[in-house]
Formats: sequence, structure tokens, C-alpha cells
Amino acid sequence: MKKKQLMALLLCGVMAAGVFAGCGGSGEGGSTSTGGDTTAEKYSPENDEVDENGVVNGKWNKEGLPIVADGQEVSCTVFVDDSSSTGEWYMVDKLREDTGIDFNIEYYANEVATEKLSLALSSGDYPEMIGGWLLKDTDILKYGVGQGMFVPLEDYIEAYAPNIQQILDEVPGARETMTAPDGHIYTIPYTVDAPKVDYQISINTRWLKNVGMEVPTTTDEFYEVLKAFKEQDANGNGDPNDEIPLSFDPNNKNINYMMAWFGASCDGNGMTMKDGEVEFVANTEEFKEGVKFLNKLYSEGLIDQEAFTQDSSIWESKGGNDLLGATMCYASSDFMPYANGETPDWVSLPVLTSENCSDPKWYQDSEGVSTIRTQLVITNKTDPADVGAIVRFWDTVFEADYSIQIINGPIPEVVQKNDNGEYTKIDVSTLSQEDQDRYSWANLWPQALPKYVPLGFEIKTTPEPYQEKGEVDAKYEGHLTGVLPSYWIPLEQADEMSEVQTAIQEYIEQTVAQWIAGQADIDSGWDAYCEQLNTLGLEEYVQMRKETAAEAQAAAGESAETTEESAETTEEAAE
Ligand SMILES: [Ca+2]
Repeated sequence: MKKKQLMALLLCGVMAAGVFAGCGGSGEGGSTSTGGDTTAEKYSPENDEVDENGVVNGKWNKEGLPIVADGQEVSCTVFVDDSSSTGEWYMVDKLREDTGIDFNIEYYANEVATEKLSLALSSGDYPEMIGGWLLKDTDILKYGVGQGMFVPLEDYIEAYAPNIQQILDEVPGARETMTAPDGHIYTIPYTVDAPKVDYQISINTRWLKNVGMEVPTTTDEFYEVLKAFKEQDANGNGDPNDEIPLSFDPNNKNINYMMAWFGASCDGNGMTMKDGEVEFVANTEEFKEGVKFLNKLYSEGLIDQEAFTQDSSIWESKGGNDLLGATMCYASSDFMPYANGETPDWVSLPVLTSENCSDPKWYQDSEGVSTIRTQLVITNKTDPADVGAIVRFWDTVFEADYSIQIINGPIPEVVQKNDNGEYTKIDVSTLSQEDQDRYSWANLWPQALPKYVPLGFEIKTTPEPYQEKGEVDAKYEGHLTGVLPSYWIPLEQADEMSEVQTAIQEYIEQTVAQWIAGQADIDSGWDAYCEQLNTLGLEEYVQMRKETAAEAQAAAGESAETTEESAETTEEAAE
């Protein structure tokens, strides 16, 4: 379940970034952008003094472990939301020991933490670090860019944190995502591998075999397959009437993704990339055709009649009872109770073509990696002489061996490092109950704090949880929309636009569900729907998304140029 939990957290973070984005630097005058610059003077690695032994400020080592120099002390506290019931994290203890930094964690459940943090920030009584799912883009802008309460980290990262620097330099989109509108980086990145295709329709190949059909490639073929699933005893249990041809993961129905087959795949807000541009497509003829197709499937009993009402346990019990022929999902192991070593007989449905669309593009969730920018700040409560040491602590967290242990469990107790450089994770159910608890996901590391899954890194796990997920990205290559660019909503628009965004999303979701389930007629309701979207503020919203996307792209270009320039300057200086 680990991967799935990571993904859930990740989605939560991405949504938060989208909804609450803000920007202090876009107003006139720039009075809001002085805070960060003042702090930048006080907090700079240029102020650090390194002696002949590589000890910085007489306290900590510039390289290697431990970080804290002999006889010295560096302590810090991070305020974080976490659901740990014990407050004990195996890898936190290990990092404390290995780095020598007295790293303390003040943790609360999310709702409590959110309230406490807001009090702490307004009263000025906050710790050296704030982490987890608590900060929003608007906080980075208000307290970082605006008030200088957060320390700009990019120079410290360059000076002391090669692993983090590598993420910024090499992970696609990372530097652009992390850089605030004033050009500073205020947070430690949280970067994880993510599939390009988060959700797709998966189809039951055993059922296909039973009805003598192939994996469909067009909407017409898909319709025929679903009909065969319904009309025949596709699961072979003797009852020809218990098959559910098509269903959806109740928490991730992603109906709008399926509009790909008609040329209008989009996210819940109707937004997508089309021919390289940010576009709203949930009011197009293509989108309408897609809804009509799904309505046809529903009206003929080919879509799960509980599709819009069921919860996860019902969906999973349908999978467990072999009642599902195809479904929207992350992977079939989410609803199929596979035994150890069992190979799924599910594959992803290709991106279907239709009469309306010969070159369909599925909504693309990521470039294969996601970076979250609101996960950890170092505040101006930190002794300037210690900031580099704390940045080094985070860089240690991102070392491959530590990352692997933080996510999977300790070496050698849970993960074996093999001679050929591969890592193998043991079947943890073979451990004692005490060790299973000690090395469980929640007791390794506060999961809300940054961690890093080294790119391209694979760990062999038994049993392998998402076996058939690997084929999806490859199959969909060339049939994806491209990823919507990250953006900062201008601060002065943040409240209004996050409301508009929510309203549009809810309205589309409700209306489309009614149309598909036949509770309302799409042809007679279409014009009113388009009009209501405009009333909700669609035009301003789309304009904001297009402008911020253009700004982000321009900023990305600038930051790439700056990096090149500074590289040239360094080269010249070297000569
Ligand atoms: Ca049957």
C-alpha cells in the first residue's frame, strides 16, 4: 500500500498547491518582496566561516558524517502534522545519531496542527522549521516573500547540499516548481517518482478470453466488449447476470479523463493541455460527445448502476467476487485480492479512438516525477550559524541509502543491499510482530516530511504490489496531453480564484454524473450548463490559468538562463 499512500499524499499536495497558490511579487511596486531579500542578507552561506579542518562557524563539518563537530551542539525543532500514535520514528533516531544534530519533532494531527500553526505564525512564537501538509503557497508568499520569516535556501543548497542541488538541476520541472516569484527557493523539495498515467481503465483479460474477444482499441469495439460481458457468463460462474461490465474507483472516478476518446480529456476543472496550450475543454462539442457515449453505456446497463454512489469497500468486494470486467483504477491490485506471487490478468485499456477522434490524448498527470514545494521551511528563528548544518541534515535525508531506509525500512533488517548494487526488500510478514510495528510505514519517518525516491530506482519487493502498472506509461506514450504547468495564483486573487476553481469543479462533476446516469438530458441542458460555467467565473479563471502558465514558462526560461550564465562566470573565473 506504500506507493498508493505516497500517491494519495502527493495528490493532496498537488491539489493544495493548485487551489491555494498565490503570488506576492506580481503587484505594483514590489513592496511585498523586500522581506525575503532582507532575510537573504542575514542568512547567507557567504557569512559562514570555514576553518582549515573544514569546520564551519566552529560548530559543524562542511562535509561527511557526523555533521556536528566534536564537542559541539546543533539542535532544532520541526513543527509538523503526523498521524504517528507513538511519536517514535526509527529513522529519525538513526539520523539523529549519524548526523549528531539534535533533531526534535513537535507533531500534531493535521487539524490540530493547522490551528496551532496559524496561532504560532501570528504570535511570532514558532520553531526553527515548519513541515508537512500545513503550508500553502500563500504562506510561502506571505511569510517568506513578504515578511522574511522563512530563510531563502538556494545558496545554502548550492553550498552544502549536493543531493538537493541535483534534484533542482536534474529532476524535470523541479527548479521551476520550487522557485517563488521573487526568485528565491524557500522550501526543501519533496520529490517522488510518479506515473505519467495515474489512472486508466483496466480490463479483465480472463473475461475477454471467456467471451472470445480481443482488447478493444476503438469506442465501438469497447461497447461490443462491454455488451458481451453483460450478456454472457463472462466470469464463468454459471450465472449470466452477475457481471458488471464497467465501473470506477469510487474515490478517483476521473470521468473527465475518458473524454480523451472524443478529444477532450481533462482534469476535474475541465483544464488540459491542448497543442501545447492551457485550455478549458469541458464546454466543447468533443466533451459533450464523450458524455453522451457514457450515457449510452449507462442506459444499456453497461456501467455499474452504483458507479456514483458506491464506496471503496463495495467496489473492492465486487473485485473480490470476480464481478468486474473493466474499471477506472490505479492498478487492479486496488480491488483484486491477489495471493502471493499471483499475476494479474488485467491490462490497461489503450487510449481508444472513435469516429470523432482519430488521435486521442489521455490526461497526463506528471512527467514521471512530482515535486511538491510546500513541505518544509527553515524559519528566521534559526541561528544563522546553524542553517547550513540543518540544510546538510536534509541533504543526508536525501542520500540514496537513507532514502531507501526511510521509505522501506532499515538495512539490513528489512532491506538487503546486494553486491550487484540492487536492493531487495524482504517479506515483512516474516518478521516478529514487534519488528513489524517498529519498521512499519508510519514508524520509520514522519511521512509528511520531505523524502526522496531516487529517480529510476527500483526495489524488489515480495509480493510485488502493482505489477501491471508498469505497462501503462509505455502503452500511453504518444497518446498523452502533456502536463499542465505549475503556477502561483496572484496573491490578491487567491481567495476568489480558489472559490471559483472549487465551484467549477463541483458543478461539472454533478452535472456530468446526472447526464451519464440519465437523471437529466444533455441536449436540452447543454446551453444552460455552458452559461452557468460562465456565471461561476470561468472566463476569469481560464485567463488566470493561461497568464500564470505563461509567467511560469517565462520564469523557467529565465532561471535556466541564469544557471547557464553563472556556470559561464564560474568557468571564466576558473580560467
Ligand atoms: Ca456470471
